[in-house]
Amino acid sequence: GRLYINRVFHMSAEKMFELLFSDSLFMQRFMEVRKITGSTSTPWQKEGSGCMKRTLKYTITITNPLVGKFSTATETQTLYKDSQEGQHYVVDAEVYTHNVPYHDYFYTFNRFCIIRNSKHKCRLRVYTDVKYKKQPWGLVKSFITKNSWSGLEDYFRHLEAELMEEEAEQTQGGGDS
Ligand code: YK8
Repeated sequence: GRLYINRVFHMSAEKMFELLFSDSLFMQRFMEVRKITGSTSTPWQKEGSGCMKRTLKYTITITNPLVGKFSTATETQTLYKDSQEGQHYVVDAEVYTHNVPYHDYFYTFNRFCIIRNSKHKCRLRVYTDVKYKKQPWGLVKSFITKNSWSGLEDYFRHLEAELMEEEAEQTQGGGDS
């Protein structure tokens, strides 16, 4: 896998979690610029194992010329939360893209770690991997992997940039934070 984001942000861990994993204005705007449409989400629900889960569905717009312009996607997020609220959040997200070539062979695994640094600082780490459900022919596999990495890199670079914008806006009027 790859580590796409690894950075300290000048905002609390709770704030970062709320930005990324609730129906925040930030996420609504980000999806709008990424042309991710028709997003629906179940609420976070507690599982028997103690962790929380939710499922998102949306349509992504694809810029890769090898692929059709749109695909529906299903993303299942699992939250493992530290017992001490706001110390540490780990969210695993499995993303299935249903209308791309070879969609039945692979999915994307994203792990988000939000770690409290201090009252007003946290570290965000995003680790990504392309996983296979069945083994494709070698050339096909490298084709899928290569095309997935380029799309993922673009997405997370953009997300990081937007988070830095958000951070700047918040610290401006924030006074002593
Ligand atoms: C989520 C992984 C692969 C897919 C795409 C497919 C190439 C098909 C390969 C052929 C277009 C928002 C990606 C990047 C679309 C976007 C997905 C996003 C960024 C040529 C064999 C959507 C995170 C996410 C996970 C997986 C990404 C897809 O929050 O290359």
